[in-house]
Amino acid sequence: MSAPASPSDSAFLRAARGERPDHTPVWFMRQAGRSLPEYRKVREGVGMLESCMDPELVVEITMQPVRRYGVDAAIFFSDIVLPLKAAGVDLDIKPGVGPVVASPVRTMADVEAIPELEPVHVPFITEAVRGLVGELGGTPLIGFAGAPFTVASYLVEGGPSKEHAATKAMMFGAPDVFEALLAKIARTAATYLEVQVAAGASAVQLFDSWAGALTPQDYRTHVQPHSAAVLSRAASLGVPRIHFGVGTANLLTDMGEAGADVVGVDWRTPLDRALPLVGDRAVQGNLDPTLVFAPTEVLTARAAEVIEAGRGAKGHIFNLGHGVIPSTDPDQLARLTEFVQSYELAG
Ligand code: 1CP
Repeated sequence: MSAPASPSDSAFLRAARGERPDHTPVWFMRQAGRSLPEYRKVREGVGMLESCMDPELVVEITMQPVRRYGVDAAIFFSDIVLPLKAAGVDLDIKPGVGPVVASPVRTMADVEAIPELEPVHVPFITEAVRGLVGELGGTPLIGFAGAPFTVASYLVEGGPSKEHAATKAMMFGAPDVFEALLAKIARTAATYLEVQVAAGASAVQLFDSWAGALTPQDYRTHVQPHSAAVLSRAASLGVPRIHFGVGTANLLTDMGEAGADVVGVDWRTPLDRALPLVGDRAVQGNLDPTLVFAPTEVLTARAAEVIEAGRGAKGHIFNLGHGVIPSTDPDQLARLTEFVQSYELAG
């Protein structure tokens, strides 16, 4: 697919604004990363955080899937814990594990000890975004941040968690500490997004990957106000805001009302069921990421169902329902991209 003349004319931004582009735009969460041999090659011997702080490497890794697939948007290569690291929190991203925090946050004193992120902490982000915008031409760049609950889970648990038990124990048992923690992460996330948009990012995505662990009531009481604070600061930047979580069938309305222009839907909720829940907003998603392991004709038949369901939306950005699984064959994603971009939208 030939690149648009400028990001604002791109199918991605048109769909995000609720207009009708000439094809369904497509990109993939975690499109950069271990599924690509060229990524594994440039990452050899370089730590994850080190890579995120090296503008030249960030530009190269972000561009890799754009060159390979011709996707309709790039996503900035970084991680949701990067702004905390840049502000001075002692954490690392361990290969095969994910983010690991040296001293888990449990008390009000721990929360107070987390430094506030300031733009001066992340000059390498500005440099990388500027470099990317130059290379990308008309292809839009999506900036992103981790949402307060999901980032809090790493800080409180000390690393990846399935149950988020310590985090929720804090929410139930020490709501003042939880509130202060989420408010601080929200400020950090908003600052991080502001830096990316100021440098040229065309859209932002707030990843609340683990929000699906919450009941709607707990989400609304303890989490939504903080995500809304991030999205409200992002609103003044004038770029579309995508809000995504996993296992959020019960939360889609609340996630939209937090202030999203586009609601990301995971693969468990068919788009036709999601549409009435998100209201007058565009949607993003939501092919099951394991379908790449099925024969190509099964993959594309299911992709066609997603595109057809998306026709009823205010706008539809095609994506997987969560990130690319590292063992994915890149050739399947190339075929999928081609299929989505050439799918006949007329009629
Ligand atoms: O060494 C490596 O290659 C480490 C793997 C890796 C990568 C490629 C991690 C560690 N982070 C990333 C990059 C990353 N992280 C991107 C890049 C852009 C792209 O999509 O191409 C993005 C958007 C993220 C965001 C992120 N990090 C999320 C939200 C999205 C999601 O997948 O739900 C989360 C939850 C993280 C935490 C994280 N970082 C890394 C891992 C393995 C994890 C998940 C750990 C867990 O299961 O809790």
